[in-house]
Amino acid sequence: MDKDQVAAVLTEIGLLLELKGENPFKTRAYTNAARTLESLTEPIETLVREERLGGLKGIGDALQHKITELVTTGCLGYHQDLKASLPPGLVELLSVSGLGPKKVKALHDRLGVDSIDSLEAACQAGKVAELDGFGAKSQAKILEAIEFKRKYASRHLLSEALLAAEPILDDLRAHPAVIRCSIAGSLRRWRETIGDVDFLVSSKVPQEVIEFFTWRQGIVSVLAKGDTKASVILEGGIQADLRVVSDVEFPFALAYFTGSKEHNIVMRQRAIQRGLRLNEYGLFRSDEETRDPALRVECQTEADIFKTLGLDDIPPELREDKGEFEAGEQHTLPRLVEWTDLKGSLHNHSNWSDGHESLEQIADYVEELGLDYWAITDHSKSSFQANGLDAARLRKQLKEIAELNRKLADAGREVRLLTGIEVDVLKDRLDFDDDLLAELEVVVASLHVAGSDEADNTKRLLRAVENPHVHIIGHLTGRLLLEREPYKIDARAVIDACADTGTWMELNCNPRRFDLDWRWWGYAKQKGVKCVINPDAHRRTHAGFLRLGAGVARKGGLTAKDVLNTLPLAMLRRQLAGKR
Ligand code: DGT
Ligand code: CA
Ligand code: CA
Ligand code: ZN
Repeated sequence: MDKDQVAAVLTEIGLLLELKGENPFKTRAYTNAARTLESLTEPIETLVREERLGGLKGIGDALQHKITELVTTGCLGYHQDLKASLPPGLVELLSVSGLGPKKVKALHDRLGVDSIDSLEAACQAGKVAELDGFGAKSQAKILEAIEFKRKYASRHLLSEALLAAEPILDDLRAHPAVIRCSIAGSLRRWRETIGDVDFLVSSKVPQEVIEFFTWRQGIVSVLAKGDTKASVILEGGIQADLRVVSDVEFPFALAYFTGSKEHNIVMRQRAIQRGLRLNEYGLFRSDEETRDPALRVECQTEADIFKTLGLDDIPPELREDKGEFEAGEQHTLPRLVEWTDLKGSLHNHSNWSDGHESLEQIADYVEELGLDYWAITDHSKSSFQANGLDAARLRKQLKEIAELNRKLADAGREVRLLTGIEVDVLKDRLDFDDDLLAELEVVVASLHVAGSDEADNTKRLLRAVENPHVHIIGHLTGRLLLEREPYKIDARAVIDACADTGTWMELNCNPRRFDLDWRWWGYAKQKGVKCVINPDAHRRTHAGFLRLGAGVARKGGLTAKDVLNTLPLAMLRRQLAGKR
């Protein structure tokens, strides 16, 4: 355990004692000791090893023993027993913003509140407002805090985290006290869901940055605020952590707080193998833990750290300890696809089924976004809830698209719509016959209603893969992140079949889907399966998903060559025709 972790345990002990109604001197001893440890400038292990804890302000014999136990075993019996002696719901109540131990104790003693649910019920019944020291205002605040807690207890979609984080990053970047700044953590690694958002800043005046961050608009509450770090809740319920370091430390802190944990562990081992020590403060010429500036290896950027450890610059998206070290050593890291490489999309809807815009409006916005082509793949007739097209309407749509493309050409405009369908994969067949599919430029086949049997679901998909008219398998697993589990299917078998038949796979970049998952793309690529990054756009704003999808493709290790919608229209058309 490091000093911050030990301090956190001591702080919690202080709270628990207060909750029990222990004498204030005893509880304060723990909180004071925690403060002392937080401001330590040398590693706590060293103090423990050299038995120097007793020399610190406010740390007597009893605390010395407890801290030693924590540092050496990672756990403290006294803490565990204390926790066990209180109703578990009571401890959880402390995590409701605005509720300290005194208030929790009052609520418990006077209203029998012993969990978040019972607190909510008491508030809703108006009982909390009647207690001395609470009142109607604080009752309303508690209800609000409970709602927030429920929201941020879960993870968040990448898209939501990004939307909350990017304006803050822009503001930090513009602040005069900020030297360098970046997003770190899972958001920088482009994970599909985000626990909390991490910001890192370098500055000579950390307090100014902390003040700015915690007072910024769009921050709903401040969970913690120290000299060099703060945690807040953003609008929408997402937690954000900020750390401020010196500019010399910035690249090391950025690498550390970008993670992942698994990646960091290997990085640290590589440092040790070279007689160095790596931590959030630096890379040091030392064979034991240190943060002595005199021993720091000079690195301006993360790339310098990687280089010192015998590696090419590893992009954040790949830092999951899933093969990046081998590739970084052997100079075989892929040149990852960029969002701006994408030239269009092959899976989108119009107001002919459940999309919002007309064909003309779509052509206009695709052109405005600087893209070249957009396939209209509305739903097929079995998706009646989505106003799926039958053969007659589809043929009518083909004519309208041809006419629109002619008009665009006559006006000297380059954007084109492609004809297509998102054909339902039904139990024993596709929703349209082959001769109709053969008339379309792009056929996406998607499973929308899966059964509970893996073999059966897989068989249905394999039939779609083997149909020579199908170009692309849409959102293979049907998952909805944080909402619905993937269908039971043998993804490997489907990928293998796509490889055998030259069928492409979609990376559906609707942020609720990101399907196929990034973890599969290394395998698909190795089998030679091509990817199409599709926003599955139902309205104009969904075109923005392309950027998110490119990030997920990067995370999957894909290059522009692996992604077919990086091709210009003429080449793409050849691929589409050649598939058949
Ligand atoms: P999240 O927030 O759950 O989506 O995932 P992360 O990766 O953003 O995790 P977070 O916010 O807890 O910490 C940010 C980074 O800090 C993490 O990716 C790696 C680093 N880190 C945090 N705790 C540890 C640790 O105990 N050991 C190591 N090696 N690295 C850590
Ligand atoms: Ca995080
Ligand atoms: Ca964090
Ligand atoms: Zn679909």
